[in-house]
Amino acid sequence: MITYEFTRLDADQMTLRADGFHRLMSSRRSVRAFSPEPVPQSLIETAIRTAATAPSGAHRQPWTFVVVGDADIKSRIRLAAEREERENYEGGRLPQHWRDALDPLGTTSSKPYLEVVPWIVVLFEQRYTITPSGDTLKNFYVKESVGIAAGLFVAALHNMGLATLTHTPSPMGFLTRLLERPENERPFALFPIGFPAPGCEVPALTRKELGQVMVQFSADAGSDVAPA
Ligand code: IYR
Repeated sequence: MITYEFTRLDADQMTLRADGFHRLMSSRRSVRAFSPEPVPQSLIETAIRTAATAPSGAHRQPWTFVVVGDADIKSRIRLAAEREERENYEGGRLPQHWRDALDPLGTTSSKPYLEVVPWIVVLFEQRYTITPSGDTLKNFYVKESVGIAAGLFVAALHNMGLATLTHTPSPMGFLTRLLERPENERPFALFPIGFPAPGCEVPALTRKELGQVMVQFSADAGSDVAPA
């Protein structure tokens, strides 16, 4: 073990930092209209370094971030994603209750942003680890670990002034083949990354209030007692 170099903040700083980070993250939106403007690869690398600080089951770090800047691969991803999504939206693969839920977002099978963005990052989960000697080690809490890494990735991109979309063109098996990933990996999510298109529009959504997402539970006031 080593000593944790923890920085203790004073109470005022804690409140300032808490409010500032909340304000920053409140301004993040998922973007589906991107500018073709280039973005330095070093920024994408820093976002991946940040995402890879996520906690993971038994510290297996069961993630691979595949970075795609090549125009030909991006258009192949678009073609394959749109083929799957046409099956979903137009071929009847999405059940009606799912289509109804997507209605306010206005999403369709058309995914032109996959060719417009300077970068696509595809996040793969490693269901098991292959050691240098070729043995396999089962990983733990893979979805939870990779989900946390995805959240940090989205936060890191927003903090550096970039936009993204947590995109899951479904099913995603084509990404394994196209990006030549090994048998222990499965696609988790795809992130188109860039600047929003000028005048980019997003759905008018609201976030749940604190009282809708938080429950204060204490032993002496059971859940049948209404809040004061
Ligand atoms: N994968 C489809 C459908 C879709 C599903 C959900 I859940 C969303 O929040 C948004 C879209 C698509 O990408 O269009």
